[in-house]
Amino acid sequence: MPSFSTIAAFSLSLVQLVSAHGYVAGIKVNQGSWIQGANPNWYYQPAGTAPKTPGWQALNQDNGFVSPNAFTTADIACHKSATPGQTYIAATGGDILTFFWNTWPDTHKGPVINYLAKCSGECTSASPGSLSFTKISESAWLSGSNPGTWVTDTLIAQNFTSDFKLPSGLAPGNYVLRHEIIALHSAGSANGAQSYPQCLNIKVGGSGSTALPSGTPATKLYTPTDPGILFSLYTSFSSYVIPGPKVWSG
Ligand SMILES: *[C@@H]1O[C@H](CO)[C@@H](O)[C@H](O)[C@H]1NC(C)=O
Ligand SMILES: [Cu+2]
Repeated sequence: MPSFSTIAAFSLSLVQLVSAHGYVAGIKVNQGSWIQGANPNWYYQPAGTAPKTPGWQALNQDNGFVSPNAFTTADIACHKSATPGQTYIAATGGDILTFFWNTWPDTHKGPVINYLAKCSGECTSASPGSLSFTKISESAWLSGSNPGTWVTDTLIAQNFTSDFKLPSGLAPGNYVLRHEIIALHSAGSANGAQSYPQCLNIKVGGSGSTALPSGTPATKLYTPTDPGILFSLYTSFSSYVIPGPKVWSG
């Protein structure tokens, strides 16, 4: 029979494991005012009682991840059983957007990728499976190996933030922004990579005229055997291929 201290240590490590993962708690446009994102704890609140934010809600109360064996399901779009955010971030092409994660564990190294999908009509009633995404920025491996230094280390060092520039000249409209970290610590085994997608609605204003390409359906972004998905972090390497379509530069 396990001793009390063994049980206590086990429950403590479980709690830490669960609480160690993060979510996007808020975002800023051009370092302006704080825009709250969705909190996974709101998912089960009665309809209409959760705060309305641009952030999509999902069934990720453990701040968990989407596994490669679910990359062909709509869950890879905006996390598990996602429902749309109810407001929009207001921005224009060329703006700098900063995502604030509430936390992130330094063991969870890997790429940070941003995508945009155009909504037909309002994003507040979009279904995740209907969205097609265009990659607008990506970063991943920085130096070293086994495990090396990754952009997730930069994110942690910058107060758990990550930023990127919206393509200049992007045409006005309603879009879903898909911000994603892929954690690679277990990715050397089949089905071991962990995708943490976070979606937020964004209403782009201004007078840009560059239309977003039609994009890639979420279910076709990655396969479980892409070189950047099935990847051994704890070995010697000198390159890393970021998964997904090519970056569109606007
Ligand atoms: C770090 O981010 C939090 C929000 O996650 C914010 O409240 C805090 O002011 C930031 N700290 C610094 C030093 O910018
Ligand atoms: Cu984890």
